Amino acid sequence: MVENSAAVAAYDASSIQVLEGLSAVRKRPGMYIGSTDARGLHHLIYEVVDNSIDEVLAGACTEISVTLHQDGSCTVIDNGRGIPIDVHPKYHKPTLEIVMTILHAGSKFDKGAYKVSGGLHGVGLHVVNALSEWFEVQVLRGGKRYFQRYELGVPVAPLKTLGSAEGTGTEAHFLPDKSVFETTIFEKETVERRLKELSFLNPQVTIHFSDERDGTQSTFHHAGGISEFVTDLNTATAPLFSPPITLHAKRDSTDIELAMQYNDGYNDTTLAFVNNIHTVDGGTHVIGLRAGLTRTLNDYARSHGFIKGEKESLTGEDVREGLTCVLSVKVLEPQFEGQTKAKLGNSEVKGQVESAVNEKLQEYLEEHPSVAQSLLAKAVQASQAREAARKARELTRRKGLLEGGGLPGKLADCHSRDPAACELFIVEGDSAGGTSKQGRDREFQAILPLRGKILNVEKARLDKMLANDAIRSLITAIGAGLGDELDLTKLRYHKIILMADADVDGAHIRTLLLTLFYRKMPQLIQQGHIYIAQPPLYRLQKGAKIVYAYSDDERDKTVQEFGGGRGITIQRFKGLGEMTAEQLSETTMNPMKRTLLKVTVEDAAKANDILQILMGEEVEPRRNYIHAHAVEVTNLDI
Ligand code: 0RA
Repeated sequence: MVENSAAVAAYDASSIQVLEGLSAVRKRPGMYIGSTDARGLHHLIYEVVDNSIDEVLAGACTEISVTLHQDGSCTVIDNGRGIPIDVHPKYHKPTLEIVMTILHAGSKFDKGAYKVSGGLHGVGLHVVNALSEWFEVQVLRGGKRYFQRYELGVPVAPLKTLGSAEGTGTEAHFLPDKSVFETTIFEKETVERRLKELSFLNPQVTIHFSDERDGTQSTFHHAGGISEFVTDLNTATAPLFSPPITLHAKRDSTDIELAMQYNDGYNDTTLAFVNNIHTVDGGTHVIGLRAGLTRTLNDYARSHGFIKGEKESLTGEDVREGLTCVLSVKVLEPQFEGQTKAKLGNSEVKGQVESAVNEKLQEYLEEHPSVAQSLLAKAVQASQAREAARKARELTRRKGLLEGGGLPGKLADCHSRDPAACELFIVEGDSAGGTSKQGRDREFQAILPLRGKILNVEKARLDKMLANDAIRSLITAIGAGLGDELDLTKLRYHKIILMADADVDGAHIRTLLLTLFYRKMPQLIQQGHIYIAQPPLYRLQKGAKIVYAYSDDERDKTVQEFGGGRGITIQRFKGLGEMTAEQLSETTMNPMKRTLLKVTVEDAAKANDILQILMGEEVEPRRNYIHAHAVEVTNLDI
């Protein structure tokens, strides 16, 4: 009897805890999954898959399958150990139910294991459950199949046995809550990209993906791991040597894996992961990698006569020109920093990665002299080009084109000198430039019309970039410099807004500009300074009523709201130049009325991918891309 009432008391206490936990998650979903936009939505899938990946890391799982269903729900199945269903000693309920409802339930991880946790990852299945209209979970374990259904995070019935079954595993099927998320439509490409990434990072697993909405299926399995990842990233380029350099080392409890390869281009593509999480904003592991790379290549270059004397040396930019690399580290207690929790903070990791790279890369170069020869020749060439660029910059500086006083002639600057209040509109073409000058608020809005061709930075070195008028005036107007010398304290406008036509040319210019920012001023994107203006496509008028529509759907909806097609005039704006200054201000520029799209690092990376494929030297990927995207290619939007 006594035992019984204790159990009841414990049950009640845990029920209250469950409800409190659920309401905390539902009240502030952003605290748990970062945001409630498309990124947060996709995080639900990642969270479940990360749990399956933990099973892979524990050596208990080889297959994962992810399915997007017609009704907007998603199923993740794995052949891991299955979530335990035995009664939890503290909560007196099946562990499954605790895992599904309570924060960080049970310490499921074996001590000393690297967990996919920290940052926004590893917050727990209960978070996905709390943010789902319904969640049905099945567990295969101990010869039986178990089932339980939840609605808005609350179990609708006790755990049920469905019968006997072979094997072990977990099946999670959930429908995101439409009242929580701004959008609940999963994007196939976003999901696929993450699954592909995970399959490179975890070569032991096979991941099946199926989209029942369009009937497509794919399977990801890359036994070659991150080396294959680098090969894949370099598909559209011409590598200097093959296969990529790979190294693997352990420093204390930190496991470090690196794959790297140079191509004949000029960009640095470094993808860095900590416990399988893509650290978009870098962190101590990336700093360690860069330090190690620069030091090792300088030492080798000096001892093998590629550079002479103490004075000459290769800079970080020199040794990273044309570098494609994937760094994957496993850290026991990762600390993630920054707004999107995508930056590693653990200070000890810098030295660990640096020392591993120093030792293992040196070894590799000594054992592969022809690889060493080709990559050092490239770095030395980069160094010479850097010297040429410095001279070119000095020249432009002397001509007064860069820095202070020498603002570009085409810039219609604003009056305010407070960067935080100032906005720069980058406008395509002269006629749109004229309209936007009239439509702006000159107190804080500046206009820079861009004329002529914008150089594709994907294929150009710094000296050539600075010789391009459009790029030079852009850099001068923004004021913060570029590359390693970028200084955000000199930024002249905190909002830099790309305003291009909603057509193919506009999309093209936007792609080029985003690539420029992504490659040469990534901090501007990371710190949220880059925006895309959203000009309307249509103006609808009926009598005195005027409505602007930003899509064909919106246009059709407005026509309906106006009560049919009669007496409605619809004007289609083919470009910004067709709007009056007043219209442009009212719809696109005035902060009280406009909507701006903030560019994320992912957006810019996507733009860069598109550009690499469309403009790259390799014909085959371009042909494949155009073939695969034959329909969308008329509007290469990002
Ligand atoms: C708690 C403990 C154990 C595994 C899991 C949860 C688990 C969760 C998920 C979510 C999706 N797939 C999953 N697979 C396993 C450890 C189990 C044990 O030690 O037997």
